Amino acid sequence: MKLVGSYTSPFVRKISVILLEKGQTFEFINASPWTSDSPVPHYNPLGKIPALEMADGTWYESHIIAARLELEGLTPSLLPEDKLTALKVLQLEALADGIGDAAVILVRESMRPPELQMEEQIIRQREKILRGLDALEKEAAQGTLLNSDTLNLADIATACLIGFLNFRRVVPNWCVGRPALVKLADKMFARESFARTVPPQPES
Ligand SMILES: N[C@@H](CCC(=O)N[C@@H](CS)C(=O)NCC(=O)O)C(=O)O
Repeated sequence: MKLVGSYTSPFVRKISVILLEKGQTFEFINASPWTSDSPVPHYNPLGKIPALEMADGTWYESHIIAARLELEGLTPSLLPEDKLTALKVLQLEALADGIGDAAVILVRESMRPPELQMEEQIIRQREKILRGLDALEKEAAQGTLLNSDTLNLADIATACLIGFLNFRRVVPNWCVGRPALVKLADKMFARESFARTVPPQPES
Protein backbone atom coordinates (compact mmCIF):
# COMPACT_ATOMS: atom_id res chain seq x y z
CA MET A 1 0.00 0.00 0.00
CA LYS A 2 1.19 3.51 -0.81
CA LEU A 3 -0.06 6.54 1.10
CA VAL A 4 0.39 9.80 -0.79
CA GLY A 5 0.50 13.06 1.16
CA SER A 6 2.17 15.01 3.90
CA TYR A 7 1.81 14.81 7.67
CA THR A 8 1.09 18.52 7.74
CA SER A 9 -2.38 17.52 6.49
CA PRO A 10 -4.87 16.39 9.17
CA PHE A 11 -6.56 14.17 6.58
CA VAL A 12 -3.32 12.37 5.72
CA ARG A 13 -2.49 11.98 9.40
CA LYS A 14 -5.93 10.43 9.95
CA ILE A 15 -5.24 7.71 7.38
CA SER A 16 -1.74 7.05 8.72
CA VAL A 17 -3.09 6.71 12.25
CA ILE A 18 -5.76 4.28 11.06
CA LEU A 19 -3.17 2.17 9.23
CA LEU A 20 -0.87 2.15 12.27
CA GLU A 21 -3.69 1.30 14.67
CA LYS A 22 -4.57 -1.63 12.42
CA GLY A 23 -0.94 -2.73 12.30
CA GLN A 24 -0.58 -2.20 8.55
CA THR A 25 2.74 -1.39 6.93
CA PHE A 26 2.67 1.07 4.06
CA GLU A 27 4.97 3.09 1.88
CA PHE A 28 4.70 6.85 2.44
CA ILE A 29 5.02 9.06 -0.65
CA ASN A 30 5.69 12.52 0.70
CA ALA A 31 3.94 14.93 -1.69
CA SER A 32 2.56 18.45 -1.49
CA PRO A 33 -0.63 19.18 -3.47
CA TRP A 34 0.27 22.85 -3.84
CA THR A 35 3.30 22.82 -6.19
CA SER A 36 2.93 23.14 -9.99
CA ASP A 37 4.80 19.86 -10.54
CA SER A 38 2.91 18.02 -7.79
CA PRO A 39 2.44 14.28 -8.42
CA VAL A 40 -0.85 14.33 -6.49
CA PRO A 41 -3.21 14.75 -9.53
CA HIS A 42 -1.74 11.49 -10.84
CA TYR A 43 -3.30 9.73 -7.83
CA ASN A 44 -6.39 11.90 -7.30
CA PRO A 45 -8.07 13.91 -10.08
CA LEU A 46 -9.10 16.45 -7.44
CA GLY A 47 -5.44 17.09 -6.68
CA LYS A 48 -5.93 16.63 -2.94
CA ILE A 49 -4.14 14.57 -0.34
CA PRO A 50 -4.45 11.89 0.95
CA ALA A 51 -4.65 9.19 -1.71
CA LEU A 52 -4.11 5.53 -0.91
CA GLU A 53 -2.93 3.14 -3.59
CA MET A 54 -4.19 -0.38 -2.89
CA ALA A 55 -4.24 -3.62 -4.86
CA ASP A 56 -7.77 -2.82 -6.10
CA GLY A 57 -7.10 0.77 -7.13
CA THR A 58 -6.30 4.20 -5.78
CA TRP A 59 -8.66 5.64 -3.20
CA TYR A 60 -9.10 9.29 -2.30
CA GLU A 61 -11.16 11.47 0.08
CA SER A 62 -10.06 10.50 3.56
CA HIS A 63 -13.52 9.38 4.76
CA ILE A 64 -13.79 7.07 1.74
CA ILE A 65 -10.29 5.71 2.33
CA ALA A 66 -11.18 5.12 5.99
CA ALA A 67 -14.38 3.31 4.96
CA ARG A 68 -12.41 1.25 2.42
CA LEU A 69 -9.97 0.20 5.12
CA GLU A 70 -12.84 -0.89 7.38
CA LEU A 71 -13.87 -3.32 4.60
CA GLU A 72 -10.60 -5.20 5.15
CA GLY A 73 -12.01 -6.48 8.45
CA LEU A 74 -8.78 -5.71 10.30
CA THR A 75 -8.78 -5.19 14.05
CA PRO A 76 -9.52 -3.00 15.78
CA SER A 77 -12.74 -2.18 13.95
CA LEU A 78 -13.13 1.59 14.10
CA LEU A 79 -16.90 1.64 13.65
CA PRO A 80 -19.63 0.30 15.93
CA GLU A 81 -21.49 -2.77 14.65
CA ASP A 82 -24.92 -1.17 14.85
CA LYS A 83 -25.45 0.59 11.50
CA LEU A 84 -27.25 3.67 12.83
CA THR A 85 -24.64 4.18 15.56
CA ALA A 86 -21.91 3.72 12.94
CA LEU A 87 -23.53 6.42 10.79
CA LYS A 88 -23.56 8.79 13.77
CA VAL A 89 -19.83 8.16 14.26
CA LEU A 90 -19.29 8.80 10.53
CA GLN A 91 -21.19 12.07 10.83
CA LEU A 92 -18.85 13.15 13.64
CA GLU A 93 -15.88 12.18 11.48
CA ALA A 94 -17.38 14.37 8.72
CA LEU A 95 -17.83 17.20 11.24
CA ALA A 96 -14.19 17.03 12.33
CA ASP A 97 -13.10 16.88 8.68
CA GLY A 98 -15.36 19.83 7.83
CA ILE A 99 -13.76 21.90 10.58
CA GLY A 100 -10.43 20.83 9.10
CA ASP A 101 -11.55 22.11 5.67
CA ALA A 102 -12.41 25.49 7.21
CA ALA A 103 -9.06 25.57 9.04
CA VAL A 104 -7.15 24.81 5.82
CA ILE A 105 -8.99 27.69 4.08
CA LEU A 106 -8.01 30.02 6.94
CA VAL A 107 -4.37 28.94 6.73
CA ARG A 108 -4.30 29.45 2.93
CA GLU A 109 -6.03 32.83 3.31
CA SER A 110 -3.42 33.93 5.86
CA MET A 111 -0.68 33.14 3.32
CA ARG A 112 -2.11 35.68 0.85
CA PRO A 113 -0.87 39.28 0.91
CA PRO A 114 -2.85 41.16 3.60
CA GLU A 115 -4.53 43.42 1.03
CA LEU A 116 -5.96 40.37 -0.79
CA GLN A 117 -7.28 38.62 2.31
CA MET A 118 -11.08 38.59 2.55
CA GLU A 119 -12.36 39.58 5.97
CA GLU A 120 -15.76 38.04 5.26
CA GLN A 121 -14.20 34.71 4.34
CA ILE A 122 -12.06 34.70 7.50
CA ILE A 123 -15.05 35.41 9.74
CA ARG A 124 -17.21 32.77 8.01
CA GLN A 125 -14.58 30.03 8.32
CA ARG A 126 -13.80 30.94 11.95
CA GLU A 127 -17.48 30.67 12.80
CA LYS A 128 -17.66 27.20 11.23
CA ILE A 129 -14.65 26.14 13.30
CA LEU A 130 -16.03 27.49 16.59
CA ARG A 131 -19.53 26.06 16.04
CA GLY A 132 -18.06 22.75 14.98
CA LEU A 133 -15.79 22.56 18.03
CA ASP A 134 -18.74 23.33 20.31
CA ALA A 135 -20.67 20.44 18.75
CA LEU A 136 -17.68 18.11 19.18
CA GLU A 137 -17.23 19.25 22.79
CA LYS A 138 -20.84 18.30 23.55
CA GLU A 139 -20.30 14.83 22.07
CA ALA A 140 -16.96 14.36 23.81
CA ALA A 141 -18.54 15.31 27.15
CA GLN A 142 -21.27 12.71 26.61
CA GLY A 143 -18.62 10.11 25.86
CA THR A 144 -20.77 7.69 23.89
CA LEU A 145 -20.05 8.37 20.19
CA LEU A 146 -16.88 10.38 20.82
CA ASN A 147 -14.35 10.00 23.65
CA SER A 148 -15.77 6.65 24.77
CA ASP A 149 -13.66 3.71 25.94
CA THR A 150 -13.66 2.22 22.42
CA LEU A 151 -11.49 3.96 19.82
CA ASN A 152 -13.39 4.94 16.66
CA LEU A 153 -13.04 7.00 13.47
CA ALA A 154 -14.57 10.09 15.09
CA ASP A 155 -11.94 10.04 17.88
CA ILE A 156 -9.14 9.78 15.33
CA ALA A 157 -10.53 12.49 13.03
CA THR A 158 -11.13 14.85 15.97
CA ALA A 159 -7.63 14.38 17.38
CA CYS A 160 -6.06 14.91 13.93
CA LEU A 161 -8.08 18.10 13.60
CA ILE A 162 -6.94 19.35 17.02
CA GLY A 163 -3.34 18.46 16.14
CA PHE A 164 -3.71 20.60 13.01
CA LEU A 165 -5.26 23.56 14.92
CA ASN A 166 -2.30 23.43 17.32
CA PHE A 167 0.29 22.98 14.59
CA ARG A 168 -0.97 25.90 12.45
CA ARG A 169 -2.07 27.96 15.46
CA VAL A 170 -5.57 28.30 14.03
CA VAL A 171 -7.91 29.47 16.83
CA PRO A 172 -5.10 29.12 19.42
CA ASN A 173 -7.53 29.34 22.35
CA TRP A 174 -9.75 26.52 21.07
CA CYS A 175 -9.26 24.63 24.37
CA VAL A 176 -10.80 27.36 26.54
CA GLY A 177 -14.19 26.09 27.74
CA ARG A 178 -13.79 22.75 25.96
CA PRO A 179 -12.42 20.43 28.68
CA ALA A 180 -13.77 17.20 27.17
CA LEU A 181 -11.95 17.88 23.89
CA VAL A 182 -8.75 18.65 25.81
CA LYS A 183 -9.09 15.32 27.60
CA LEU A 184 -9.73 13.49 24.34
CA ALA A 185 -6.72 15.14 22.66
CA ASP A 186 -4.41 14.28 25.59
CA LYS A 187 -5.58 10.67 25.51
CA MET A 188 -5.14 10.38 21.75
CA PHE A 189 -1.76 12.14 21.55
CA ALA A 190 -0.38 9.59 24.03
CA ARG A 191 -1.01 6.78 21.53
CA GLU A 192 1.94 5.49 19.53
CA SER A 193 0.07 6.05 16.24
CA PHE A 194 -0.12 9.78 17.01
CA ALA A 195 3.45 10.02 18.30
CA ARG A 196 4.63 8.53 15.00
CA THR A 197 2.69 10.99 12.82
CA VAL A 198 3.52 14.35 14.38
CA PRO A 199 3.48 17.05 11.66
CA PRO A 200 6.92 18.33 10.58
CA GLN A 201 7.79 21.95 11.34
CA PRO A 202 6.06 24.38 8.93
CA GLU A 203 8.26 25.68 6.13
CA SER A 204 7.58 29.28 7.08
N1 LIG B 1 -12.17 16.14 1.92
C1 LIG B 1 -10.79 15.85 1.64
C2 LIG B 1 -9.95 17.05 2.04
C3 LIG B 1 -8.50 16.85 1.65
C4 LIG B 1 -7.79 18.19 1.57
O1 LIG B 1 -8.42 19.27 1.49
N2 LIG B 1 -6.46 18.14 1.57
C5 LIG B 1 -5.71 19.36 1.38
C6 LIG B 1 -4.42 19.33 2.19
S1 LIG B 1 -4.79 19.47 3.90
C7 LIG B 1 -5.33 19.44 -0.09
O2 LIG B 1 -4.81 18.49 -0.63
N3 LIG B 1 -5.61 20.58 -0.74
C8 LIG B 1 -5.24 20.80 -2.08
C9 LIG B 1 -6.31 21.49 -2.87
O3 LIG B 1 -7.39 21.80 -2.32
O4 LIG B 1 -6.09 21.70 -4.07
C10 LIG B 1 -10.35 14.60 2.40
O5 LIG B 1 -10.93 14.32 3.45
O6 LIG B 1 -9.46 13.88 1.91
